[in-house]
Amino acid sequence: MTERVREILSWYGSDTPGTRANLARMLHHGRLGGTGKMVILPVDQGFEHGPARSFAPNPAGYDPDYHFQLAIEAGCNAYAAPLGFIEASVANFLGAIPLILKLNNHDVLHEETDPLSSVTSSVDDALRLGCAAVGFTIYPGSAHARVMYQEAREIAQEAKAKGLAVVIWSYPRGSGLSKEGETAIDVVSYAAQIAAQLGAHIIKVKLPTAHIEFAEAQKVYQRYHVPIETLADRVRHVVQSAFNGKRIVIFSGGPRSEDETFFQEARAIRDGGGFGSIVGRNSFQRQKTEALAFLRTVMQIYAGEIQ
Ligand code: FBP
Repeated sequence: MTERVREILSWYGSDTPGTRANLARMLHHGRLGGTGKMVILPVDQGFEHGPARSFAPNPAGYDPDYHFQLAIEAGCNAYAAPLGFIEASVANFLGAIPLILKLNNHDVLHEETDPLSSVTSSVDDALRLGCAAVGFTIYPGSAHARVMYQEAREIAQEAKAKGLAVVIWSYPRGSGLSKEGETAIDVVSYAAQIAAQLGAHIIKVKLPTAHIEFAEAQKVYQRYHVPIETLADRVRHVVQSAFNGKRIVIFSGGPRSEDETFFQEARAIRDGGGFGSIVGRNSFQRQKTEALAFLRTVMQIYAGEIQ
């Protein structure tokens, strides 16, 4: 085990050896194994956005095997997906990559201001399928946030008791927030704090903008001159908000973007002390050879091999 991974595991002292070994499995796997940085492939967009919006740009992605192959060949730390995708292909890739079973999902077939995901699989499913972790989305700012916090508490308690790690996708949205507020720096750092307080081992948030949503927060940012000017500053503040850097915080990729835009964001995540990326559409919507080259560069940025 590397010194860095040992240090990271020391932040999770209340967890069982099983849970910490599963965290170590993810931290040691793939091209970034041992560095403390992570790149995870998440493919729940078929459920979250619909199949055509997700897979039409690269139809190979309709096949569940494709995503396992992509994550393995790219050298990702882990692959995250809902029950169906993992059940469909796990037997073809036994032990080849750590898996994160996404335990709740949300679709966009019903227009709603206040989203609430459904619980779509269980901690026991994750154990049965040999997963290292469970994943769960919360929507701070939704009128239903309290339901999701309670579900997350129950799932985290059961997962930890059974030796699995917990990954929380913390995505602010709902009637409590403006559209711009979903990625405001005060809101994203608050979302990271909530996920940490709910007991997440790994926290996933969107990259924050310099917008500040709440007037009360604005006063504090101004009075104490909290640096939020550059993207790296904002990443640093989000990581600080998750127990002063003692929780693994990774950032989501977002819709497909230009390579250089994404690489600049990865540099800012690295320079701000972020732990890496969970990058779905920017991976599987590219043709495979292009996706492998793209992910290789992202990993080289995180490893410090490319400035
Ligand atoms: P992307 O890299 O494709 O953004 O994937 C990250 C992710 O968290 C997925 O797990 C999820 O399906 C998607 O973002 C949700 O995006 P949104 O809720 O913003 O539509």
